[in-house]
Amino acid sequence: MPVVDVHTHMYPPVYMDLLRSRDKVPYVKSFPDDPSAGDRLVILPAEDTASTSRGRPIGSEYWDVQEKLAFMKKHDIDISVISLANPWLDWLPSAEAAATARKVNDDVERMCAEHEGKLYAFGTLPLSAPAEEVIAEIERLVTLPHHRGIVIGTSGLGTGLDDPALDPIYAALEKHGQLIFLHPHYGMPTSVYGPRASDYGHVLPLALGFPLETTIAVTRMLLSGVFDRFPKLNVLLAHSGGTLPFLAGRIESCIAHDAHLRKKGKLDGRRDVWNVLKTNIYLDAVIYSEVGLKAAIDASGADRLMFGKCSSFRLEFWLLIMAGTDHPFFPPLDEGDTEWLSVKMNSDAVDAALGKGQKFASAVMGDNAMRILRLHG
Ligand code: 5CU
Repeated sequence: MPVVDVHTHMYPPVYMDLLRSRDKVPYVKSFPDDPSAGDRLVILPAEDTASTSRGRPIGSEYWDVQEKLAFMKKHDIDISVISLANPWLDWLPSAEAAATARKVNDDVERMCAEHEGKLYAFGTLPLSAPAEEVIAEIERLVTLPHHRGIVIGTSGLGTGLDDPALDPIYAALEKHGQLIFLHPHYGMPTSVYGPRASDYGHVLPLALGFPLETTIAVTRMLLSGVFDRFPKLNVLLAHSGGTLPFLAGRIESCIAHDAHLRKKGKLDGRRDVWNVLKTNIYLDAVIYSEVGLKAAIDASGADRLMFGKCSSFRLEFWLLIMAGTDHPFFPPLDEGDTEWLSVKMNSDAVDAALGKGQKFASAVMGDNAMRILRLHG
């Protein structure tokens, strides 16, 4: 059984140079008032403060492909589909974005080619550039042999993924069968975490801000009809869809009871939330518990499991979830630990939900990704 990690990040050397050249978020630097802390990676809007939550340590695990391969070996991962980590190129001036995206994507393609059969990638889009340049990069990515889709955050062209100006970009992604890996970065406004938020490290923005951000972004796509206009668009949601599996029923109910939507005729002939979830959405298994993973599995097609007697129904049902690690984020806190707790929590959740080594666990751990992303080990 191949084990495939579809949620695993890197900052390739080209991108590291950019981070080191800056002193506004996102940036990498050391702080004179705390020299023992070494280089710090500061990317999240909430972590640029002189408190315990100011950035996090950064080492070669973020940019050195040999470290990625060693991590894979340690955790019995056969293939990784790497993506640039947040905040991608969202922050770049428009004029620099397209050329930088080409450099970053070429750097990643080189790494994959040098490790044939071990590494594939989701490409990065120059979203601050004009739409024609974004589309040109999508078309170029299709020609790169190790690229299998694209990674984006929730801001789109600056105002979110329900922006009609994204339509030509969605059209190009749909036309070329490019999977969107949708990943959070911005979280919630820091005010929602309250005045003592920095006492709690990164817990509130990462545990709650990230999943809510993803849930809101994909719900806005749904409400604005993206999946009606682009019915073949496929989106892989990070962190098992944020809270989408848990909240899908509530979202559906709020839509069905909304007088404004009805008056505008938006309830007529619409595809409901469950239909989109089962048709357009893939989820990773980065949720760290059996309870969360079961919710993701159920949301992706429990009715097909319940009512489908034929085994192909069951297979289709499981094909929506793919394993991930989020490496190099969430490293062990103790230096001596070589096995990562964060990885073990996720693989234990798959075993607990589906039975270690059983057919459907194998599907989640690797077979789904091999098939959906057309990987060759
Ligand atoms: O720890 C974090 O901040 C992160 C992050 O920024 N991005 C990610 O993918 N995982 C964890």
